[in-house]
Order: sequence, then C-alpha cells, then structure tokens
Amino acid sequence: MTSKPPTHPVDTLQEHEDEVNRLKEDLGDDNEVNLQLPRLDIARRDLVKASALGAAAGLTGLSGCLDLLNDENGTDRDRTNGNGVPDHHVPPGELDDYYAFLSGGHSGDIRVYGIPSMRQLMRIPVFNTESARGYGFDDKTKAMLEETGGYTWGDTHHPRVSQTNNDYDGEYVFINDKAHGRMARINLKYFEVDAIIDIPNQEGTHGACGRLPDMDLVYGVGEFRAPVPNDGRDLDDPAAYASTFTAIDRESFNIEWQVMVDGNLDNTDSGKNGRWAFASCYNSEEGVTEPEMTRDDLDWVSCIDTLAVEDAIEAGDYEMLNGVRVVDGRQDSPLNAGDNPVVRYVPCPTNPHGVSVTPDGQYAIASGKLDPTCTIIDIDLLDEVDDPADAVVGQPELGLGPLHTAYDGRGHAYTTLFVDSQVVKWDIEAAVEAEPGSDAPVIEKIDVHYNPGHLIASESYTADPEGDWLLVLNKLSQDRFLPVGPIFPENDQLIYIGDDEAGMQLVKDTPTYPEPHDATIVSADKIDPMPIYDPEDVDAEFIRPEDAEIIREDGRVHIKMHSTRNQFSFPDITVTEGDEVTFTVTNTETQQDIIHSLAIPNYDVQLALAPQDTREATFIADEPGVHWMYCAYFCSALHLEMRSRLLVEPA
Ligand code: K7E
Ligand code: CUA
Ligand code: CA
Repeated sequence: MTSKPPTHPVDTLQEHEDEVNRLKEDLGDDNEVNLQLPRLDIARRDLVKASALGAAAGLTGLSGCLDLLNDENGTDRDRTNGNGVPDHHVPPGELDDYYAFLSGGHSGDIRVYGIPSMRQLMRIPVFNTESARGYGFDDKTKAMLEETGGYTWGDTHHPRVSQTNNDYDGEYVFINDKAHGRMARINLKYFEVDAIIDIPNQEGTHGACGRLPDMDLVYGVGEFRAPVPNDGRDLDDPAAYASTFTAIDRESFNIEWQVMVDGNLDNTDSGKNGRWAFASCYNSEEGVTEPEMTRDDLDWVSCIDTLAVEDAIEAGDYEMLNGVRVVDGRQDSPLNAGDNPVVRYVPCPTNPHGVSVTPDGQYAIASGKLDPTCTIIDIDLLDEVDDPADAVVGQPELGLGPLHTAYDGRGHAYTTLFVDSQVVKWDIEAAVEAEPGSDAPVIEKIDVHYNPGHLIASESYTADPEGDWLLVLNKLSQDRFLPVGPIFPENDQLIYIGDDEAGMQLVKDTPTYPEPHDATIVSADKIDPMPIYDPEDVDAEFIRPEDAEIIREDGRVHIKMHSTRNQFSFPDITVTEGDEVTFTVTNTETQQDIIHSLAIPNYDVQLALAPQDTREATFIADEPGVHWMYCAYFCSALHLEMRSRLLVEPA
C-alpha cells in the first residue's frame, strides 16, 4: 500500500483496485482455491473490501496470511507460557479458541463471544426485534413472533448447545423465554432462530437443557406455579396451582409431553445416559409471597425419570390439557406409588438454585442459595434407596449464597457465591468423603466483581470439559467501569483455571449489556456456519435479475426484485394509496460479507439480506408521497447511491 494519503475517492478506488489486481497476480490463478480465504475473492470496484485486504497484506505480508489460515479455528494455539500465567491475548487478525453463547436476559437475545478475547462477535435476536439483522421486520420472522404471543421482548436465561453422544454437535442453540413461557431454537448453520414454541400449561419457562446423550428432547421447566390450564379457574387458590416439566422434540419442535409436579421448578440439567432429569425447587411450600416461599428448612430437587414418564404415556396414563399429554408426577399421584415412580423428590436445604450434573454423569449437584452448602445427589442411588433422602452423598459448606456450579473435568467443581462475591473451587470426591457441613473440600476462593450469578467452564456441559477457561457472569459492576448513568452494565469476568498449582487467575473484565444469566462455551472447531445462504434453505422465491417483475392484481402489488452492488431491480415503483404491497427481494451476490438491505423507513421496513438470501415484507401503502427506499448496509463505495423510490399515488 502506498503511504501517500489519497486525495480523491476515484483515485482511492483505482489505487485499491490496482493493489488487488497485483496481489491476485502474485498469487496466481488457482491460489484462491488453495488458500480457501474467501476474503481474497475481491470484486472490482470494492473499496471497503479492497482496503481491508490491502491493510492485511501491508501489515503481515502473505506469509502471515498463510499462517493465519493454517490456524483457521485457532484451537491449536498453546495458551501456556511457562509462568503459570495464561496467554489470553488474541492479537488482531487471529481467531479465538472458543465460541461462547450467552443469554441476554430481558434483552431477549443471545450474544456470541470469542473466548478468550471476550470480543462480542454477534448478537442473535430471539424474542426481541432487531433492525440490524432485520429480525421481526420481514414477513416470516414477524409471523413467527406474532404466532407465539406477539410480544416484543423475552427473558432468555439458559442457552444450551445441542449434543450428540455427550459432546457439542454445533447444530442448534436452544434458549428459554422465562417471561412468556416459550422455547426457541437457533440454527447454527445461519446463526438465526428457526423455530419458537409457545409452551402451554407453563408460566415462566426458566431452566432449560436437553436429554443427553443426544438431546433428542429439549426440556423447559416452569418456575411460576399457576392453574393448569390457566383459564380463569382457581384464581386465588394457590394450592391448586402447579408447575410443569416440558419435553420438546429437538427436530419437529413439537411438545412431546409434560409432567406436573409439586412445588416449583427453577433450574434444570440432564443426566448423561438418557434417563434422569433434575430440577431444583425453591417453593416446596407452594406459597405466593416471599415469606411463604422461604418458610421451610427443606425444599427439594425433583428427579424426573423420563423413561418412566414415557412408559406412563405408552400406557395411556396421562391427561390431555391444551393439546399436550400431561403426566401427573405429584407426590400423591398413583404413578409415584409403585417402585417405578415418575418423579423422586430429594430433599435439600432451603431454596436451592442451580442444579448441574458432573461430566462423568455420576452426581447432580444443587446449589444452596439460602444455605451455605451444595447438595450432592448420587444418581445411581436414586434407583436403590427407599427414601430419596438417602441418595444425598455429600453436603460441603462452601460460603454464602451458592448459586451455580461448573466443572473442569479434573474432579473439581466451581461454585458462585452470590453474597460473598466469590467463586469457590472444591473437590467433588473429597466432598463425598467428608462429613456433611465440612469445608474441608474447599480448595480455594477468588474474589469476583461483584455478586456472581451463573458461571460456566469451557465445554462444561459435555462429558469432557476442557478445563481452561471459566466465565463468571456478575450481576453488579459498581466501580469496575466508567459510569454511564444509573443503569450499570453487568461484568462478565474471565478466569483461567488451567493451572491447578497456580490457582484461579482473573484475567479479564468485560462490560456487557443487561443481562446475561448463563452461557455455553464450545470449541471453535465444532461450529461451522455458512458464509452465505444456500437458496435451497430459503423458504422464498429466489429472484434473479431477469426474474424482476411487478405483478398488479385487485389492489395487491407484488414486487419481485433483486439487489446487488449498487442497485435494486427498479429505480422507482409506483403503487396506489391503499394497495397491499409485497416486496420479495433477493441478494444475488455470491461474495461473503456483502450484505444489502431494503429499508423503507416510512413503512417501518428493514430487510437485511445476506448473499443468496431472499426476504419478504408486506404492508399497506396508506401514505401517499415519495418514499425513499435504500440499502442500510455499507456494501460498497456506491452504497449511498443504492436507493430507489416508492411512489404512492393518492387514491
Ligand atoms: Cu441463576 Cu436463570 Cu440460571 Cu440467572 S438463573 S443467574
Ligand atoms: Cu447495498 Cu448498501
Ligand atoms: Ca422454600
């Protein structure tokens, strides 16, 4: 690249074009294919992309580019440097080792981070609308949100990545909506939501996970007890309310069955071998006020035998409620009377919160919240003991406010202490050996800032965690960042746990928009998203330039058009006031990262169009006048000129 500052845009264009052509020549014709670096596939007259390449070439030279390619997923980088201090710096141009999927809480979305850089790579809108990605602005996603309640927000808590054989398969992320009792599925082929279901007979779908080893079922559990069905009956009779445990088919995303339980259901996790699911209950009192819900010394963990539930359904032992087969798993249900009960209620100290299963599938560990202990349930014992309480094999005292527990695969557990603002590392087997209430299993504690909720370790939900990074999602950030007004960011902290001798090391603070609750950290090589759309996957007519047409019929106008640098098919389109107008728009580009949009601001339309994607928008043209339509993605040097007019003639 020349160091001379460019003087005129046209000169700049020419300069970059020359640079690209020279580079292409240097590489030779088939080098692009060998390199598999799509970024080198530069189109002519493409200022933005050309300058990016020019900069890369100028800084690193081509050999640097090749090194980067060989390390495409970044996972083979050595993170230790001999001092026990982890190398968490990811230099410009290098890629992270892991994806982290974090819930956005009441923002309603999912955030994608790179680990260990903690760079935010993307946000995936789920229950919210999002103009940057056109989500909720095109006919299809709009209908998906409308058909599942028409709400404009949600409360996402527990993102779980799909697994096959107890390992992440990189296909989906499942995410709950605590606010409206919904579950959504994000397809990682495109990093976008492809299904949402509104769960009947359930208020406040909080905990979420899937039946392991293969996640054939996705579980959502109801935190808020309510009448079932909630149709006006039993309004002020809380004893008649119930919580339900819901199983959804991974592929069809239909509800397979529900189990009605006593108490409520807060967090959940699955055993590893296809049988047990666990959910914490903090409201065994079945109260509706805080004093009522904290009255008793003991609550419980509901252990659901999903195979026994399926046997009950097979035998016809269910009730059809709101179109769902509901099995009665309450304590006095006949289905719990025999020696194959559908739900076992394992008592534990007051108001437990998180429950998570160890990587080896042996224990389910419930965090005490109002009690300073965690309760360790031996899963194999559930079948053998007469009294479910006898399945409890350990109860270490850890500190104040234990909320959630994660694993490193080396026999250690890491538990957040909300009240103490700490993470405690402890030894699981030592806790099973020790007397209940002993703090001997505690290995070390580290301060976090402040009041941690969830924590998650790399690959912690699989049978084989990586044991290097721990992400702690703190609820309060107080003095950690420049003040930005009275609504503070949260503080997501990265802790290195890969060196047992050196101990836990805090390496990074990351401010984040409220409010992450949980995350899943997946090795980068297990996720392989598409760089552009495959039109076969798109549920709309692909409009090539020669297919462009305007069809007028009985007050309906259907505009089929394409978009490419730097134009839409039509410079102007005339319709009549009151017409129902449908746009079908294809981005016919084949080069990755060249996104266009069709923005029609006066009609609140914003279609985001990735290469080879087609989206549709329908509205009534009820405002006469000139309405500029433009492309909102900065796609090329002539991006600003990429616009056309919608002319609405008065009726
Ligand atoms: Cu603790 Cu929804 Cu997992 Cu928040 S829940 S932290
Ligand atoms: Cu297309 Cu900007
Ligand atoms: Ca309670």
